[in-house]
Amino acid sequence: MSLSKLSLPSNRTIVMGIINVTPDSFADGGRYDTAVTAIERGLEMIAEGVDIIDVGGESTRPGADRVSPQEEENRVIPVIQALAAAGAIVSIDTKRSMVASAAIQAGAKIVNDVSAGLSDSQMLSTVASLGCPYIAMHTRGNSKEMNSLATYQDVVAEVISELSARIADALAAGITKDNIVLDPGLGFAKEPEHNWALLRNLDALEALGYPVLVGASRKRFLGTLVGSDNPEDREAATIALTGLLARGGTWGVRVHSVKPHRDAIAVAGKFA
Ligand code: PMM
Repeated sequence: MSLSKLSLPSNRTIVMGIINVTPDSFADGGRYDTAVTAIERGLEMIAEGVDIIDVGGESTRPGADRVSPQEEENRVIPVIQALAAAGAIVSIDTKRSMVASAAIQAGAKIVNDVSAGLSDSQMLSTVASLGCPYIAMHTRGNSKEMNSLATYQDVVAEVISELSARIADALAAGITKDNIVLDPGLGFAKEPEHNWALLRNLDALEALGYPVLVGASRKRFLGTLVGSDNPEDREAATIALTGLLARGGTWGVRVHSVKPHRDAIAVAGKFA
């Protein structure tokens, strides 16, 4: 089903709630690592007004080890089935085409790929045949090497040019233009100043003509700003950023908590 058919609100920034069914994600690792706790959290998110629930079964944090495809599927499929049955629009956060297919079969509607097709050579053609929306995020290298690849002359121009190449490949594989969402990939092969430059210049990325999703929630660059090593202490900064992004008309934010972000977006709506 295409993005426009998903009945997402078009008059405000949408909230994508994060559920990492993993023992080792940086901000919520281990908290929702069983199907039962992950489903409970998803149901809470629905009650709080989430627009999309992003379910992932493999940590993407820098340096993380990969899990087997079978383990990844075992983690996410029961959660996707339950939350889709409860009426949520679910996205699958995966770099693997096989997991993407299984997730869509289980009821997910969107594929969120932090490698934009670079990890799995079958991903773009698989998504094209699934006919579903595809979130293409900017990164460089894999999770082991990305920190060493965070060097740019002009981060905004380079991210746009590298994402444009990913879009060209996605279109060539048969993904339709109206099913592509772009993401600057904050924290992925980026130092704090790179993330801020991208956020200040989001309109340049938006000028490519695709919806833009921003995933800043509790990331290290916010910790650097507010002086906190604890991801939960970065929540207020994340909410402030959501308000600013909503004011600027960003399509969506990918966040760990839902209600505070819906509230920040409602406040921004009063300035529209
Ligand atoms: N960040 C993470 C994982 N998946 N997907 C998209 N589209 N954008 C992101 O910024 C992004 C992502 C890492 O953060 P997490 O461990 O809190 O999920």
